[in-house]
Amino acid sequence: MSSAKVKGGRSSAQNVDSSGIRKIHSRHTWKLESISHGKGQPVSRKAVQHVIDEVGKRKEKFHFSKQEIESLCTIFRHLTKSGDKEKIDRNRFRDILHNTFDMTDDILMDRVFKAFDRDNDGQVSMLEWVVGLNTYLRGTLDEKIAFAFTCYSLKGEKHITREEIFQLLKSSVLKQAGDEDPDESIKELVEITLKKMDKDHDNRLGDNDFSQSVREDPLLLSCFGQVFANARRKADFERILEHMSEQVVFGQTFTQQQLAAMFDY
Ligand SMILES: [Ca+2]
Ligand SMILES: [Ca+2]
Repeated sequence: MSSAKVKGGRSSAQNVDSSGIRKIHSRHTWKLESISHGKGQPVSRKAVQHVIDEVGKRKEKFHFSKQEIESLCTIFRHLTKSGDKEKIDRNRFRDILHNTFDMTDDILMDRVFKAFDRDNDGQVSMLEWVVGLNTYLRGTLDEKIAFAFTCYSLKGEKHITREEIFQLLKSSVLKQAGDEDPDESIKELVEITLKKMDKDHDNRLGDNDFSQSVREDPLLLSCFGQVFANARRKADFERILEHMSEQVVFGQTFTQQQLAAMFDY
C-alpha cells in the first residue's frame, strides 16, 4: 500500500479502494467528517518507552518490533477516546473486539477481555494491550493454546467442566440452529467432544487434554467459539500496523484524523 493513499484528506481517502485501511471500514461508516480535530493526546515517548522496557523484562517471546509496539501504543491512545484516560474499560474493549476483529460472542468477548486484563483491575492498560495482542494476533501455537484455554475455562479454573462445554457449545451452536430440541443435540455434542478430547478420562478438560487435542487437530483451537480475530480482519489490522510502523521508521506519526478514519466507531 502506498503511503500517499493514506496521507490525503477525506476525498483521497475515499478513493482508496485496495488498501487495508479502506477495507477495515468496509462495513462501517466512514467518519472522517465527524472528527473533532485535536481531540486526544498523542502518545508520549515516555509512555511508549515504559511499555518497551516492561515488555523487555517479560519471559515470553515478543513478536512485535519496537516500531510496531510504538504503533500499537498510538492506536491504544487513540482508542481510549480521551487523552486523560489511561486505560480501556470492559465495554469499550468489547466494542473494539467487535468492530476491529469481528468477534460477536458476548461470553467469549468477556473472556478475551479478562485474558488481556492481566492484573484484574477491570481495565486494559497500554502494556496489557500490547502484551495481549502479542498472543492474540501473533502467538505461536503453544501461546494460542494457552490463551484459548484461559478463555474457555469460564470460571478461570484449571479445567473446562462438562457444564462449561455445554454452555460454550450452546452459545456458538445456537446461531446456526433450526433444531427442534437444540439442548439434546448439544448434549450429544458435549459427549462427542469429551470422548475426543478428554485424554485422561476424568470427565473434564484440563490444559493437557486441550493442548494434546489441538496438536492432533489444530482446528480444535477454536472448538468452543471464536477467541481470536477473524482472519480477514486480522490481516487488515496487520496491514495498518505495517503501514504505521513504516512511518515511524521515517520519523512520521499518524495524525488524529488518520487514526479516526480507521478506528472511530
Ligand atoms: Ca488491567
Ligand atoms: Ca481430562
